[in-house]
Amino acid sequence: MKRIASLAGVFLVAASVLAGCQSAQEPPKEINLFAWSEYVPQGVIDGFTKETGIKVNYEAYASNEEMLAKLVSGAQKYDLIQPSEYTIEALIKENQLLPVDWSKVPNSKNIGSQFKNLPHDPEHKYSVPWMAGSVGIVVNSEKVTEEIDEYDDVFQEKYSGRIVVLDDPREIVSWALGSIGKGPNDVTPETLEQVKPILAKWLPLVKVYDSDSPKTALLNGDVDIGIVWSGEAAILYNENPKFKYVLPKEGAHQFVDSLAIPANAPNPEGAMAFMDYILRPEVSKLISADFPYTNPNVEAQKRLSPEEKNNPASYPPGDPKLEGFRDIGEQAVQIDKIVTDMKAEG
Ligand code: N2P
Repeated sequence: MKRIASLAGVFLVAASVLAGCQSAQEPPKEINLFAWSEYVPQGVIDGFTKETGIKVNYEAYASNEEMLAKLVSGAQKYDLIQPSEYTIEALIKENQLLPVDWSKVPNSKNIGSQFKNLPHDPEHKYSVPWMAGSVGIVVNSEKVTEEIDEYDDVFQEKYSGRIVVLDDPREIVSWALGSIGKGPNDVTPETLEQVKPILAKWLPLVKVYDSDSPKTALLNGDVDIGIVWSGEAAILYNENPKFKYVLPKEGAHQFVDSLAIPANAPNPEGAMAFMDYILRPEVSKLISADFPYTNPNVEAQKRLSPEEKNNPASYPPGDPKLEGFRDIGEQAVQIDKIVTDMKAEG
């Protein structure tokens, strides 16, 4: 008995010495990436792994709120997350992100100056813009022939059962706020009371809620009009220019989705290697080729084809009124509750 116990002891010591050696000499050869669905091309992941030997485990989410819930539950540790601007702002406030060591991310020189030092990361310490974009109206102009230029035009009785929208309470509430002349960050208990009757009228008209692939219902002809991410609208336009993208005249959300490293990331070095890799112009170009959002990388932008640059959803012409979301603290919980309750009633 004694012998077995001491043998086990020797084995444990040997195992821990081995483990110690491994962690001293070799950083873990994988990173856990928690990112939006339909946003990270498999070719980019494969290219990174081929070059660095670091395996990428890509887990997908469909909203900032879904990502946050999983992140704080601690069920899984992530090396990289991909929040939108207002969620980066909240995570910085809560000390939930590691600062980026820019000496390890030299390709950060390629980030366009208009995508740096924004209100959510004013000193540009924590985030690397992945793609930017807007949220706007898509119209199948063969089916919807009247002029559509504001949120109220979408939610009309005659389009009942023909509408797709993002499954995203913060986005939905921002449209209702826009329709009463408020900005997307004018979120107070009073303005939330004001939007309730609007949502009560709008939401029963919706046929499909989909944040992953809202283009699908439009392509299939299940619906004829919707409010979607600009990259989805850009894909629809490439499929068929009958799909028109309209930025509502009241103003629309401009998001900046960015990579960031959670405070408890097991492999921050691997995370920064990935940040640097995706900031290479030729890699960044691959991302916006598959997912045609607004590319924040100036060197990649120079390499876009005229067709890519002329897509009106990826690069809206004119001077549309666009605004980023800010962190609204506790009000976010109210927004979730209002929309979730109303959908359940609908
Ligand atoms: C990609 C979703 C874009 C995220 N499928 C919008 N913030």
